[in-house]
Amino acid sequence: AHDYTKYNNWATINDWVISISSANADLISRQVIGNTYEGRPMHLLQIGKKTSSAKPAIFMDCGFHAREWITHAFCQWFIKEAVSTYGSDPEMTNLLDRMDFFVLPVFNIDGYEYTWTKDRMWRKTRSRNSGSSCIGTDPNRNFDAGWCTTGASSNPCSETYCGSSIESEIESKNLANFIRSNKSIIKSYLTIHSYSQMLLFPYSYKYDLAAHHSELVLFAVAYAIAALRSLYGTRYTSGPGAVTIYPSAGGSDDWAYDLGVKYSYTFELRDEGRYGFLLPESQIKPTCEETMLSVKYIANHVLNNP
Ligand code: 0X9
Ligand code: ZN
Ligand code: ZN
Repeated sequence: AHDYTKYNNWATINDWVISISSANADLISRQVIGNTYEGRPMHLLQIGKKTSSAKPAIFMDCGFHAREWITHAFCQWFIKEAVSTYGSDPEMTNLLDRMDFFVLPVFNIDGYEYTWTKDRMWRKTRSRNSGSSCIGTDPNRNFDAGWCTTGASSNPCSETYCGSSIESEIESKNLANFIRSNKSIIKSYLTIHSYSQMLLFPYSYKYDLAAHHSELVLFAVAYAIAALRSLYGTRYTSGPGAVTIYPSAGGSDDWAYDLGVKYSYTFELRDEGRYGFLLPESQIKPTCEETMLSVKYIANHVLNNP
């Protein structure tokens, strides 16, 4: 059975996605943005009060990397919090009245399934590579942002294989097509990873500072991580990806930013390495609660500074 304080497999998440969207039809619309390589439907939820006029939107995805299980848990938590606090929490009510969240709860479904059945530490997609017996591409090296120039490998056996071409992975293409088609309303792109407790922003594929680096970007980030820390004292670091974590090309955050989505952030959730990808289930609730604070902070900032 589905449980927000446990890790749920894809079948459980998928049933839950269908039931929570049906049970909250006034706030959630569900669509499929395409299928994965192995044919699983990529469900995207649009969460927000339905209005006649167009609203600004935030796009958020979880589960790019298969083994980063706390991220899948966070997207489920976010959706639960949104529908269960709408109408009672003034902040969430205001956000959902005035904007929409597009939430993709599991981006790399095939990889996630593989971490449950075969290899808990799997990272990449599960696509075949011609001329190699190695499987999969790193989806966060597969986007059109300095593709495969740095911090990525052209070897299909590498954990950071950039793929045979830009958007070679159907999952990347499905996501990129959706964001391209809706870029006039998408003001912010949040992509949730783990671990290392960081809030990263462009660029990672080059050392250039983003055009909006100074106040808009840095300021938002400083307050977002302060909001996060206020609950349990969890410390995050922040900055441009290239200097804060490592240079690496082909990430969805840099791609979205260069497309024109100004507020483009990568979260690296708990922890700092003690458990790493194997974060105990006892940390799901505190991690999700604190992360909610910074996502809500960013959402307010986006709403007030379009
Ligand atoms: O390397 C990544 O893709 C991310 N770290 S992870 O440990 N979750 O794999 C960091 C992504 C930062 N952004 C870009 N490289 N564009
Ligand atoms: Zn990751
Ligand atoms: Zn709560």
